[in-house]
Amino acid sequence: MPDSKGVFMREKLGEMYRTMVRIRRFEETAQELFEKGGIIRGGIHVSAGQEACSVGVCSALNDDDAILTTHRGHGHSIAKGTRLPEMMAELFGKTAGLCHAKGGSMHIADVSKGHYGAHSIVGSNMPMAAGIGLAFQLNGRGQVAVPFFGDGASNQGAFHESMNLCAIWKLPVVFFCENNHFASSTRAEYSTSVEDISTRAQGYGAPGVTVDGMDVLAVHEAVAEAVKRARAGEGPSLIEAKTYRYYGHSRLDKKFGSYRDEEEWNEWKARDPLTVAGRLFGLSEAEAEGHRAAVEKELAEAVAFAEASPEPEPEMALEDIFA
Ligand SMILES: Cc1ncc(C[n+]2csc(CCOP(=O)(O)OP(=O)(O)O)c2C)c(N)n1
Repeated sequence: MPDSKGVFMREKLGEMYRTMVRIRRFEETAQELFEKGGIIRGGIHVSAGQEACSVGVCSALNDDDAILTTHRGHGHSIAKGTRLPEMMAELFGKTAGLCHAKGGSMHIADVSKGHYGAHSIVGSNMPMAAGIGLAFQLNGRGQVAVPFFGDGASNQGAFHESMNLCAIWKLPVVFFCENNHFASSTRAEYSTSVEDISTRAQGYGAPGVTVDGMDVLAVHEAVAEAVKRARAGEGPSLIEAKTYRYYGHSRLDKKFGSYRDEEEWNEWKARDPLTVAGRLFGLSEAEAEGHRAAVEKELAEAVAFAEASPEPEPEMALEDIFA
């Protein structure tokens, strides 16, 4: 019979696996609804293929640690603990949405879970993370801020200025780069001066490490180490996770554009993060099926909740404004 630590670990790994399934199925469901037309408006950017990053990072954080995400942020939100019904209602543009229909897919925020927003201006979340890091340093409670960003964003001035500021002030910020190899249709090899983005940390006297972004435990371990440093007052780190997005840049884009082919896609798919996690965690097929079934039930409830919520009234546009 496993000891209590063994049982605890098994439950924790099971929850990590379930969260990865939850993210994958939330996004697939959102895509299906988007394609029907008239239900989810605007555009959506899905992160399918990158679930090990979301879950590997957030499983190393406490509830009162902060994340700041991007246009591709559904997975980060779910991994940080945002509830599916309110999130789905936000995508639907309904009153019960997390941000009362003012955010949509690209501007989800859930401060109650330490989620300081999805920011669609590429790179813009990193100076904000530095500001939150400064607040955390001043309040002395040992909290950490994590901005997620892509390979494309690592070429923005905002990344470099934020790394520098966090380094000189030793702010508790863990920069987490999901290198999915593309910024829209531009390959990282074309736009980025280094093969491993983590090496850019050297320019700021901070540790930088590249990890396998398809392996949730590798991501978790690297982040846990960087979080430990940050909490101890040792300043920022840069973690780069090599990963892959399965679909087009947004749902308005095709899965295979002129910029990539099926062969490359198949190579990454062979290391699908859910399959890798199932193997690493030693999950039986029955256990994996149990997680999938539970998630399908959660999703059906989330969609029903979103459908039942009323459309916002025009005067709601005047609520939640500061001036
Ligand atoms: C400052 C700025 N420039 C351009 C865009 C248009 N845009 C949106 S997403 C994107 C690509 C971002 O690539 P990356 O940072 O690698 O993130 P990924 O989409 O791969 O997750 C671009 C160019 C934007 N939103 N903001």
